Amino acid sequence: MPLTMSIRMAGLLCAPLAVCSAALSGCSERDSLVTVPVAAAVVIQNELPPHVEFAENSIGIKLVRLPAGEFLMGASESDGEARPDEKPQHRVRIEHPFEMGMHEVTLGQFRRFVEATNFKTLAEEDGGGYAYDSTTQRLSLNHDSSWKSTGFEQSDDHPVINICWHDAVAFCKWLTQVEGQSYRLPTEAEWEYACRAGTTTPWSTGAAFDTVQGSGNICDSNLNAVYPFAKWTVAWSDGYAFTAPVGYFRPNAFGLYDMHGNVFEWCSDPWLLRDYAGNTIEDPDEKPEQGSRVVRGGSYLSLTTFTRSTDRVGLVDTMRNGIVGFRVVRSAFPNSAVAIKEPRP
Ligand SMILES: [Ca+2]
Ligand SMILES: [Ca+2]
Repeated sequence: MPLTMSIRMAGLLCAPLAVCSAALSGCSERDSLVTVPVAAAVVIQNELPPHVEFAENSIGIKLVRLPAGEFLMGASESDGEARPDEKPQHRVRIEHPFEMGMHEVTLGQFRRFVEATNFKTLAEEDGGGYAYDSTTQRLSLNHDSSWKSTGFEQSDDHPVINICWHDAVAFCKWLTQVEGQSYRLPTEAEWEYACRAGTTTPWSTGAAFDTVQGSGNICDSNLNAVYPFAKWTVAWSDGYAFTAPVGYFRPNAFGLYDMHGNVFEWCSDPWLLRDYAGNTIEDPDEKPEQGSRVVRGGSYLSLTTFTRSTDRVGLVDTMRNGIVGFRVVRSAFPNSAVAIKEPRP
C-alpha cells in the first residue's frame, strides 16, 4: 500500500516520487557521490539591497524583517502558465510584520539540530530518501540516503534535503525552544508575499522565465549534462547541476535568496487540491485535510513553471526527496495573513 503519494507532480522529478513498500524492497544500494564542476556563466551580483534589515540567531540563521502590507495572491488571468488552483487572484492582507529566513535552512544548520537532539529524520527511521544515481543518471530511492547522503556533493551551506514536513516542523520546534522565540514554517500566503516582494509578474524578476537567470538555481545546462532525462532544462548555465550554496544568486527586493529554485520549500498549509475560491487561508494548521502539504518555489530539477511565484504543489507530508527543503519564519503570531473577502461576480 502506498505510504505516500504525490499530487500534480508532473515534471517535478524524473524518478517516481511515491515511496511505497514495493519500491523499498526493490531498492538497491547506489550511493556514488557525484561532483560536478562549478562554472558559473555569469558574474552574479548578489548583494543585499541596502534597505534590508535582518537579525541573526544563535545557529546563524539570518532573519529578514518583512513589513505588514497587502498583495494580490494567486495568478493573474494574463499568466498563460497558471493552473486553476492558482486562481482566482485575491487580495490578502499581511496583518503583522514577520521575519523570514533569508535563506533556505542549510545542511550545517540542520546538523546543529541533530547534534543537539539526536533527532532522526523519517528517511533515517523508515526506508531512506532519494539520492542521485550516476549509473541511471537520475534521483532514485535509496535505503541509505538521508539528509546526510544525497549522491552529490553538498557543503554545509547547501540547503538541507530529504526532509519531510514533520522533520521541518521538528526543527522549528527545537529552534523555538533554544531561542525562546516562536519559529514555524511560513503559510502559503506569507511565502507568496515574500517571494513576490512587491512584484506582480509571474517571477519576481519579470514576466518570462529567462529573467530568472542570475537570480536562481534552476534546471540549467549543467543539470542536463548529468541528468539527460531532464529535457526541460534551459540553455544557459547557472553553475550548478544540483543544489547550490544558499545566497549565491541575486536576492529579491525583500532581501530573500533562492525563492525561485534551488529547492522547493515546505509551507504549513495542508494541500486542498482546489482553487482559492473554495478556500480560506486563515489558520492553516486547523484545516481538516491533514496528510499533504504545500511546497513552493520550484527546484534545480523541476520545470521552470514550478519556479513561478504563484505555483502550488501538494506533497504528502511524509515525502522526502532530493528537491524539497524549507525555510523558517520567526513570528509571535501563528499566521500573519488574512484573506480579504471580496464580493465574487
Ligand atoms: Ca542549476
Ligand atoms: Ca527555494
